[in-house]
Amino acid sequence: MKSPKSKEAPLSPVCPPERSCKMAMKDLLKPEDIKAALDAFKDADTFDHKKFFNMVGLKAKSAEDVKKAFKILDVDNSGFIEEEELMHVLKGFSSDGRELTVKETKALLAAGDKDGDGKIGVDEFEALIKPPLKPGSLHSHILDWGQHCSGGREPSGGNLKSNLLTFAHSC
Ligand SMILES: [Ca+2]
Ligand SMILES: [Ca+2]
Repeated sequence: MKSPKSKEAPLSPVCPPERSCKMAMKDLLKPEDIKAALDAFKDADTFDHKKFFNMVGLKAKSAEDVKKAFKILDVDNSGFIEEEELMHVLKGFSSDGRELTVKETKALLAAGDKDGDGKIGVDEFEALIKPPLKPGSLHSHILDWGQHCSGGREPSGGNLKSNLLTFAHSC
């Protein structure tokens, strides 16, 4: 006798053959880029989502592809990336990716969760990967870029032009 069908099937990441499979990150991104990015952040508490999304090539992808990536990471299809899914975000890129630490998960959630509901919606995910350029904040972008170039050195005040020149020299 076969076991009765009343038992609910466990949630499985492997899709049944009769359904169309979800995409995988390797369909969107280059496997070597994924590997390099996972290697770069393989140690606990080193995860930097900005660098990671840039390294895997997601930042350079179209909004449509970013939405596809969101669907891959939204394992339970709830329409949101919840904290538990965030913790496993690297496994969404590659099955041998590590789990994020609690600290990294909280930091990533805090970075992305603009409306404070404790989960990442598709718009929040898009903004996390492709931070929108806000009009009128050119100076702040230059400062961000400059700090990146000068190894985190704070600008010593000054106007847009002088900061731009200082940072252009250090880049
Ligand atoms: Ca979800
Ligand atoms: Ca949210």
